[in-house]
Amino acid sequence: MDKATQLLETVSELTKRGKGILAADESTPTISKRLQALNIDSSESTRRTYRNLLFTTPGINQFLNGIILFEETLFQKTDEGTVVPDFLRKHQIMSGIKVDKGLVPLTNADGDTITQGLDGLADRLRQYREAGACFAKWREVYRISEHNPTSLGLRSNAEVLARYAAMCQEQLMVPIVEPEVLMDGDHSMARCSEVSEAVLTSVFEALHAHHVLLEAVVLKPSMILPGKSSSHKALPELVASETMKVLSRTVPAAIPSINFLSGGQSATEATANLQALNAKYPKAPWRLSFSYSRALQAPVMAAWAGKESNRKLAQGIFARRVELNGLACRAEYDSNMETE
Ligand code: 5MM
Repeated sequence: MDKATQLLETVSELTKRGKGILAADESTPTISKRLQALNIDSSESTRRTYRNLLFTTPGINQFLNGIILFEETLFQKTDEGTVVPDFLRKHQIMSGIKVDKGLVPLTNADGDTITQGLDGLADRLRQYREAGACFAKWREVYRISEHNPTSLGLRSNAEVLARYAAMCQEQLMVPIVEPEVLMDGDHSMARCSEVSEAVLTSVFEALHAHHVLLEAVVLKPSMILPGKSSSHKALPELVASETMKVLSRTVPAAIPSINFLSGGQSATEATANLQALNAKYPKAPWRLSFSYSRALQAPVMAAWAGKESNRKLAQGIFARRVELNGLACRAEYDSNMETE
């Protein structure tokens, strides 16, 4: 089987209708911050216990095609002694791996950042593939201000995302391309649209230039939202129409699936916005799905609180959130379900 055919097989498994992707790929500093905010100690063992709780939740494979892991987790074992990718495969869930190495300032770009990790990436991808990962994820971050992102920031970040995506496909891994436009700030929705349009335009230009096979890429963008500290709050209908306006201008129909990040929205907002997108645009050229971290995990981690006695309760909350987002992918979610 040639490379393209193998990649297309993987991507079709990863984007099955009515299901999404769980992002459980928080780097150690990020998950530590989240655990410590709940007074839970962050050690390799507590991180394993917590993530094991997520992965072993019964029934999640009905609504999840894949889970993005952090490197530490890829080599850990579940309680029953199986390495995580094998356990997930047994439950028809694909394992992915976050391969970027985080952000640094982009020199001479007025506060823009750039993501590190391209050096040695091909070797790491080979190792991750051997360990059972079939897809990868890389995140570039764009902060909105009056002058950010700069044109240098747009160009440089897009170039890095495209180089990563090309390397993944070379190593037979499906790339998730994540250009995150941050919600931080008091900007308007219109400014978020303007920046997102520029970001996605530059990303697809670079993907073309690097001959990336678009049919074997999953895009993980932010929704179009007003800044977190703006006084304006947008209803799901408006989020859906503004998001679709930007996506339809910039994302080729060759892309099979758009799996949104939640970016700091509450769990219920992220589900309601995904529902509105699918309800309003049933004929969108791509699947409209999720690849949430906080919107799936925040209520779960809080319910668990580091205590074994809360495990069942936390798993119940997780199963329900995953299910509600799966329903939103099919436009079958209703906010009344939150209280059922
Ligand atoms: C934006 O973050 C991604 C999606 O998470 P949310 O749904 O919470 O917005 C997430 O996959 C992120 O890329 C990982 O958690 C890794 O983040 P760090 O900051 O640890 O590299």
